Amino acid sequence: MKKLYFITGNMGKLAEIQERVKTLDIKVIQKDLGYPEIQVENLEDVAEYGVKHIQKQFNEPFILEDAGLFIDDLDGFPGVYSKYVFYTIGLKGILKLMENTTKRSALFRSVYAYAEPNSKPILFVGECKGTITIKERGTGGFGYDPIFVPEGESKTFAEMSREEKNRYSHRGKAVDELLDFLKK
Ligand code: ITT
Repeated sequence: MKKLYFITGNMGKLAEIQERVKTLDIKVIQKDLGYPEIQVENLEDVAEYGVKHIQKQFNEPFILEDAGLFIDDLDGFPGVYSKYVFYTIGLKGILKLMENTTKRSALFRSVYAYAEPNSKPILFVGECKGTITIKERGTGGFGYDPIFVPEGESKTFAEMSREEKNRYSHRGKAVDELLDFLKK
């Protein structure tokens, strides 16, 4: 069985990729090494910086991911600041900022980096369009899941099973690309 180290402290992300590979010959192993999330404009740069930081201390192939929610009415906020915003103003703060708007479209993005020792990473990007709800709904998932409904659905990510969320989500798509690459 192929081992794939995943550098993350986020148990929700870990559970989602583990669900996706459960029928494959791949075992995803968490390594919570931590890396600084630099203040830049896009997720790709955050992921690449993270890879360089980890390569200095870890000598095996690994993956890491940077993800974020980009809300149109808020000009792409919280975007690259999604983690900080989640732990500060949280979902209630986001819903309050959007109290008076009917423009509720948003985009979830996920950037996976696959890196081998001493090599540049290969990036895999997944996106999921959707809308921001008026109220929080559901108890599954993590992060912004209770306020995000993917396009073509009526349930929030937090009202879906992991398997169902993977079918629609930014992460599901990025992981599928990564798995296609690893198969070759
Ligand atoms: P790492 O250790 O893997 O970096 P993290 O929690 O720092 O995990 P990110 O910076 O990639 O994760 O993501 C920023 C935030 O965006 C994260 O804390 C969540 O609140 C949110 N987020 C990411 N993916 C999400 C998803 O699928 N559903 C809901 N919220 C998500």
